[in-house]
Amino acid sequence: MTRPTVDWPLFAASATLILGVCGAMALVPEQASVLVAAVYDWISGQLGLLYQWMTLGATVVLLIVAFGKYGQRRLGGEDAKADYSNFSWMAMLFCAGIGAGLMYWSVIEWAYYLDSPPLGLEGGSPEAQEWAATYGIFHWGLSAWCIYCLPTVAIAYPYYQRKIPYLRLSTSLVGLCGDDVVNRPLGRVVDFVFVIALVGGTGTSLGLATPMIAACVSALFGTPESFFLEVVVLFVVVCLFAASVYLGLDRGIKRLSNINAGVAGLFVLFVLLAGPTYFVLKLGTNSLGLMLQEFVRLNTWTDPILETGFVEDWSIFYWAWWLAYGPYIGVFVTRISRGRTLRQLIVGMVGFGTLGCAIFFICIGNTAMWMDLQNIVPVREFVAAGSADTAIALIIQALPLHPLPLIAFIVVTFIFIATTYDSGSYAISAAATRRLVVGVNPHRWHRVFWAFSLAVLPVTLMLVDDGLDAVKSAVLVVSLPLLAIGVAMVVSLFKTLREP
Ligand code: NM2
Repeated sequence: MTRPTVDWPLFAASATLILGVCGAMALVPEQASVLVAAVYDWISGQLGLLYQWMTLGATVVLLIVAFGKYGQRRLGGEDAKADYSNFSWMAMLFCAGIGAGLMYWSVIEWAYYLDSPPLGLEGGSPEAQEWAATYGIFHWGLSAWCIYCLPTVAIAYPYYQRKIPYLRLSTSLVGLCGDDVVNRPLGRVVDFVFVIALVGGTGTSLGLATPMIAACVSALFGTPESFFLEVVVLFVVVCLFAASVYLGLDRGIKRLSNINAGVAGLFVLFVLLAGPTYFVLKLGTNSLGLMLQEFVRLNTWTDPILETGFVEDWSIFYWAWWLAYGPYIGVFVTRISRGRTLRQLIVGMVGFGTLGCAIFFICIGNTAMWMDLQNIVPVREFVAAGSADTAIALIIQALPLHPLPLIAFIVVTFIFIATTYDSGSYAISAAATRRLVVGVNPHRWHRVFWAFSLAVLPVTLMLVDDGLDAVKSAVLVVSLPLLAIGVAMVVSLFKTLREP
């Protein structure tokens, strides 16, 4: 067997691009933040519609595959048995696909929507309140999980059907370009895009989560928040997942995911019971109804007349963010999905993913909103002043049994980070290795290198003036090429599906 070697051109191109962009941003942070905002406005304003079409398209394609004549095709052949129990499978795919971002946005997303609401509603009105509690569930819901699921199906099906020895994004194109596409220039460009998209996606997650954890740590010890503390937190986080990716994925990831799902579930249950339970469930039920009722409208709402910017600021950002993670999730979920039919894969992934996120948003977000409405924590004031991290720490602090919830929150966030980014750095090192057949691992130093590289972008993004703008632009830029790859992927998928 040929030995795997580092794919030096791909490695050098990715590393140079990341260091170059981050270095330039760090050198001239003020100019960088102006530029970053302009880039965001341009892409979301001129190309935003493409992201909305992509999301709709992914949903339709998955419906056709799941409920049409291909739904019963089984990954790994007719007699293949599932490698993992349903619980472990769900826990793993959820924990891989969801990182610290959920811990951030489920607490605070409504606060951004209440005063600047969607659908042309009046800020602060009762309708705006109902929709503020709903829109987060939509942005982390069915459509979003379809963006994850499409590349998964497109990679998993040819991978098992044609027994491709390489598991990476370019595997999704074998139907169109032939089994050896991975070794050809096109395949390598596609895998380069994969690396950059994942670095951008994780940069966004870590860029948001790190200040949040730092704020919680400050609240716990009563120390002031500082950039230095943030860097320390990021360093600890990265060491954690670098260690885990160094030790090897297979041993730890299943156990860690099961623990993660269990601990996160307990935390959510605690918040539900400790907070205004009845209000939370009432508002949550209302949101689910609203979202289902208006599902098509939300997916196609482009805000063409009022042009309030809500769609560009939020929905497009979210679709781009999910898209940036999509290929990585595709590769990861393919590894764990042998023995499942396409229908089981699609319904399970989209269904449980949506449900898991909705539970977080309902239990934690609605409790936080109640705290604001009852004047327990002035969440919106903090958010408007650009201190969302502090607001999150205050919300968790206001729960009964302080400081236990705060400690639990920090721990859960850490585990979410570890389970997402260790497989993330693994996937990047795998993509940057040549002749890496399944079952063989990339070099250890290479895996650890990428774990640390994932921290370069978040540090830079935290340096740039308006953090949120910067992270949003990062995902928008890196996800752009994936729109085109997505189309090719679908064509390729149907070609392989039509083969007997
Ligand atoms: N998504 C799910 O930090 C995270 O939760 C990673 C974010 C794409 C919005 C994933």
